[in-house]
Amino acid sequence: MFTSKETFKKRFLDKFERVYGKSFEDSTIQEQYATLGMLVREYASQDWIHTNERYRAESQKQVYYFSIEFLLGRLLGTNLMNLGIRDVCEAGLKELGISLSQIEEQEIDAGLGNGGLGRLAACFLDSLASMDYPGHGCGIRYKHGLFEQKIVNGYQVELPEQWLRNGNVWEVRKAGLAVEVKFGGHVEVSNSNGKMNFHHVNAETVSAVPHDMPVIGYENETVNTLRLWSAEPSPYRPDRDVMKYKQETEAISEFLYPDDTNVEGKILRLKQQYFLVSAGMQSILNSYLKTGQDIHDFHNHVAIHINDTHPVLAIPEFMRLLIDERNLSWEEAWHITTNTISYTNHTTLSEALEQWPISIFQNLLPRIFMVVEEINERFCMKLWKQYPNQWERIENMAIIAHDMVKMAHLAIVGSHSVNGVAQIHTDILKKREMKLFYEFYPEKFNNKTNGITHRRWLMKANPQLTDIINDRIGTEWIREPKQLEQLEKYACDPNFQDAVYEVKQVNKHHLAEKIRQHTGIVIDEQSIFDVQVKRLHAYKRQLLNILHIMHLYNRLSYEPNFTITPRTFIFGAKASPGYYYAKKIIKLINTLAEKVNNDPRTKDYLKVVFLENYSVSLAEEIIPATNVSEQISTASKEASGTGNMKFMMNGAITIGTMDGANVEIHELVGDDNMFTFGLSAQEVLAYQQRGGYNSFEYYHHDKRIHQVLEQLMNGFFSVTDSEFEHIYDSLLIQNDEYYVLRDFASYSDAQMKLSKMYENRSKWSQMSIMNIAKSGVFSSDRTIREYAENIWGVTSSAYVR
Ligand code: 26Q
Repeated sequence: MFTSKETFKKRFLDKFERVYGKSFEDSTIQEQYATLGMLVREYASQDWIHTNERYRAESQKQVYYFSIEFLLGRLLGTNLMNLGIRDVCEAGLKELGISLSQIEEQEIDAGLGNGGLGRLAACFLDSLASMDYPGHGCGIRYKHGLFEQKIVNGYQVELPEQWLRNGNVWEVRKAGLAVEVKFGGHVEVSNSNGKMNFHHVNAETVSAVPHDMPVIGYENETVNTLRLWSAEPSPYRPDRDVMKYKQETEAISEFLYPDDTNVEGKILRLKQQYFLVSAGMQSILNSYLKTGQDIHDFHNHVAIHINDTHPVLAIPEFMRLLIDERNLSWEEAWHITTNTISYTNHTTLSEALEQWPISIFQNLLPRIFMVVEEINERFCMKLWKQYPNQWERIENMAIIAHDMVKMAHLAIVGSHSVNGVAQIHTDILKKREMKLFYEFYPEKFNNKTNGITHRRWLMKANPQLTDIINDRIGTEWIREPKQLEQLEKYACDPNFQDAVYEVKQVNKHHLAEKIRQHTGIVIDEQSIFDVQVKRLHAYKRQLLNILHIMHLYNRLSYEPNFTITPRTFIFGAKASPGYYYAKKIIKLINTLAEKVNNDPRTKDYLKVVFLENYSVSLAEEIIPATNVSEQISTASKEASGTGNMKFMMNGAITIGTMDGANVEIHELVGDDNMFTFGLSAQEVLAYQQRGGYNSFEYYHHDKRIHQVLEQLMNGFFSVTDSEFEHIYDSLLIQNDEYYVLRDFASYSDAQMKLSKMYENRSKWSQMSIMNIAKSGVFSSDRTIREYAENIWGVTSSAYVR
């Protein structure tokens, strides 16, 4: 089909005419994108069919990854790359006068996620398919992904995102596979021959319609499936206001919740969660039963993973399906359920641990609540046996307590595996947050350090770096990313150092152009590109970065002999719309940028840029152009981080705390190739337990801190006096919960060291190469192999074939 550029051209023109009924001369670039997209999906559909047939014929164990978020970004570029048809398409299009890269820009990101957790799910799908694992995604087809961010007068403004406005060439709607999901009503219990029967009456029924997207493996003919569910009115609608019913139904899959830690008990959010798992579990069970295999063997043929607690109702839903609809006993159903399900925790922040008031839960999901109550009772009985009379321990471990349903407890009890996402995070779970559960179920706990797909984050995002790597060590690393280690022997090779430096400069040039176009700010391409891009959160400490920039500005302004290596500080971050403090930090960054960029005394040394609407596709442009990666969370707070890995793989040097996966990066590259600073997780935890931190001391004793804090309030910025009052208060009155002032001096020192180091171009390039060379461990291929082997028990069909 795509054997030569001629056949490609013919197909392309043909397809265009058939779809649009007009001649190619009249095409818009948007139509050209859609045409190519349709063609590529059709091209992949052969492999898609064959992959499904193969899985069926070999009755291999399948894994389903349930996630409330899949942050896919654009798909055309990676699909072309993975199918190995990029060059032929590019050449064919060129002869039609079309630039492939311009076409790629037409695609709107599928932004169905907030940040790390959603992007991780997308990287995992890529690795599953690329390593020939029978692994599929199950999620929600939100009509609107994460809001679009505009900056107006320095403030964040949110607009509804519209990724489906031009249709979605990658999806296939499968109305015939729709299932029904029930909410509300009540349960009637009857008794026939000693067996209890449960009837859910007066429920409101919603139709869940699957939209399947192909997940194309890298040059291996494997195409897995991402199934996204959309909520639609059911033919069994209630006899009430039809318009209202339609609207309430469609609301379920209308919006992605824009909150990634502050868990608010919104009924709609719980509805979304149950909608996802009920639809997903029914469809998996239906297709399993169609194969004619015994229900008692289910867990030997299917593994189901829940990405955080958001899909945890898969546990009681599966129990319900097995007991109420398949007539299994509680014990049989429990055995199958717990052996099927595994769970990943992504946070230790207590405000992010989900719990729901019984009143909301029971009214919305009456039958599911009964099942959860039963799980809780049986679990508490077991606890009582093991810990007689230890009331407090049992109360702390119960799934239902103080009128709340604790989702993390349900996840631990109802699954066979519980993992954290970096070593330090797993250790903290075992020793603190989930200590009691670890004591009771030590065998369930394990670590799976996160990873990122090197195909998108290196090959796709940074083709020039990929080329010079291939020139030195060949392409074996693409199948086996650990092989990037072979680059170590080129770390001191001046030719390779120059090549790495040159590629970085080219990428910096592109980013500088983009920044100029979008913000009007002209930046020095020779300056250090220092980047902090991630969600805006107090614990991620964008504020520490800002205060340090203010301090540099002060020194440049008032110390005549002080100079620094020119630096461009680049930020990108979305704040949750209701997170007042985070939004103030965005305003502060923009206010600082305004001040610094326009001061003739400093503008040659210092620039600050805030890039609006940070997204996957923007990340793909920023990360390859970065020299310094800011990973400066308060130790113990960032479960893993995955941005840190993306920057490392693209040759940026990390300045970071010993938190999350930074610890593992440090272990690999050592002090010579990374700048660490700040309190350790242990020190933070000790302060939290024993007190002893007083931020006023740092304010009074460190002149630098004193000055920058005063500047927040004293008219230094041209804003109203109270604009940054909350930030000021958080640091002093509220005793600086995230130890920003405590870590300031140590951070400044690390920054100074880094700045000097950059002047030695050869040394810096050497560090850069060492980071790339050691980054293979952080490929999500490694992560997925560990999940497959140690949790899911699935095998790669690469071995089967
Ligand atoms: C839950 C209920 C109600 C409303 C919102 C939520 C919600 C939604 C998203 C809670 C949390 C999230 C996302 C969390 C997240 O992205 N965590 C990050 O996960 C990454 C992948 O493991 C880690 O690398 C990061 O350290 C972690 O912060």
